[in-house]
Amino acid sequence: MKKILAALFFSFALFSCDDGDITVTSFDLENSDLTPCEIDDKKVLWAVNNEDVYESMSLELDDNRLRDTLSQTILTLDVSEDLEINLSGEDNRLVYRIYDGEITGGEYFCKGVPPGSPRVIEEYVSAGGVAKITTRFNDITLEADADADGIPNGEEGYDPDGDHLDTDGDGIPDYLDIDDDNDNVPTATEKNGSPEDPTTEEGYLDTDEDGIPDYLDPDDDNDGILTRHEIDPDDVQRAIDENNDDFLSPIPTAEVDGFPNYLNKDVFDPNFEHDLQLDHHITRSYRSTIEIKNFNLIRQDGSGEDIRFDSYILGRVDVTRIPFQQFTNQQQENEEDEDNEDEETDIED
Ligand SMILES: [Ca+2]
Ligand SMILES: [Ca+2]
Ligand SMILES: [Ca+2]
Ligand SMILES: [Ca+2]
Repeated sequence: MKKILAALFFSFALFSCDDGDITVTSFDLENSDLTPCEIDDKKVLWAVNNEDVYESMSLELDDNRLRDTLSQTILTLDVSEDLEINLSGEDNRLVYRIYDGEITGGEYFCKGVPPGSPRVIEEYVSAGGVAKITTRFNDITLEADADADGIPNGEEGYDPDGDHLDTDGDGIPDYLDIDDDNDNVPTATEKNGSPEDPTTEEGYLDTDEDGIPDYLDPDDDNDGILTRHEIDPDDVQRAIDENNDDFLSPIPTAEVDGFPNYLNKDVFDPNFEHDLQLDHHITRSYRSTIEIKNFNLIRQDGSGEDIRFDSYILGRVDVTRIPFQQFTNQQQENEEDEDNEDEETDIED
């Protein structure tokens, strides 16, 4: 319990009415993994503690800025701006409760009518204070693999200062790029080969043994024809149509004896010219951290007792596999060209 603003007027010692035993609450709800749910348009974030004492903290929020979300378990996907919500009135409030028995959260906080037992024996409700919600990507540690291509961010030129490596210069940094060399073969499928295939020192497939792993090599077999031009555009189109299964599937049809031309230096014909690019959408993870500033809970029994902190880190909500759209510079240009053409057609009409 940090930064106690005022002396705690509440002793944390409670006398249970039932058996006369002294129950001491630990008030152990800081930095909790919060569980979100939604009820009557309100978001509720709750945490319970059933060690030694049965207690819960729940944050009820009803704020328009939290509504524009993809699913009810997401508070916000805005990683650039923190949200501050004043805790006032019935709509936005923090509630601390102590019960006479074990508390399971979901039934209590996420159903219209809470169960009859356990019984609430003490209740504290916020009087003022601000809930500050800070949301950040939760997949940007050096060990994480944001684009799920099997290579950790740290090995893909992720830079905490924002100067990320973009090998193919397509506008998508390597750590978010499912096709780092823009050859239309996803990194996940070209980073490893069979055990007998040549590899780089780091152990990645290096077909032409030029020291550049295939996943960063735009000409994998070093026959002078870019890999992207050794793949039948129908195969790329099919991968795009199959909506981001991230793999050219089945095996590219431009092949000899089951061996794709782009890995065969003796085959450089046919040579396909096209500017198709794979779908680069991925999914990402987020963490929202909830801090209560000017934390002030008032006991609801009329005694006026309260609990205060100037800052209290209530906890966090993690969400994973949230769709994250990405377009390469080329795809964006194509999109704009199409829009312009549409406009011109409209004008002509
Ligand atoms: Ca990766
Ligand atoms: Ca890139
Ligand atoms: Ca590639
Ligand atoms: Ca080639």
